[in-house]
Amino acid sequence: MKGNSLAVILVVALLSVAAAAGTITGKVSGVSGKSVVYVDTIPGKTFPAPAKPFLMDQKGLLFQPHILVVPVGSTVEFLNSDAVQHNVYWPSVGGNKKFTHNLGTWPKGEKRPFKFDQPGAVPLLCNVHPEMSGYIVVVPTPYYAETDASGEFKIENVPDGSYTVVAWHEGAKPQSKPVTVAGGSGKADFALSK
Ligand SMILES: [Cu+2]
Repeated sequence: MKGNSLAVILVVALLSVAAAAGTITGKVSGVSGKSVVYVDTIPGKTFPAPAKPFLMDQKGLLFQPHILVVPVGSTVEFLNSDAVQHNVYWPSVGGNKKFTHNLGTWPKGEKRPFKFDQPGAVPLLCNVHPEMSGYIVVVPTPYYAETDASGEFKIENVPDGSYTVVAWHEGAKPQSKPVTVAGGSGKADFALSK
């Protein structure tokens, strides 16, 4: 009997661990290239920003990575790895031109940090090389994922609950959907268009 009780306790414990670490899976269609899918602001909930800074490189006349996703409050260090001078500026954050900023222009090997306190997509530009473009997507929760080559995504460690999930792509209108994570899993598919 004692052995059975212990087994029951173990099974219950394992089930609750499984339920606590939920996933949201799905597919983004209608676009090619990477999309970002994230859980939108959860009313009454805030999350500590990651202590470690993220890196956005300017290398080979490209922003690398082309798309960088960071939770709100994160610091991004902008590095110039090229022999030429680069500039970094953005005309808006989340479409709001009030948050335009110019970080300046600096030579090879130097880094400049910026803390992103405003959620939204940040279109990165370089005024030395008009063809350069990149994105930082500042997301309001730690629950986010990038799509793979087939458009599929998996957001991990999401607690059970009801959420708004947003799919973002640089060439399309963002789309929001309600998603309920129950028993450790939730699902959302998106069809994006311009
Ligand atoms: Cu440049």
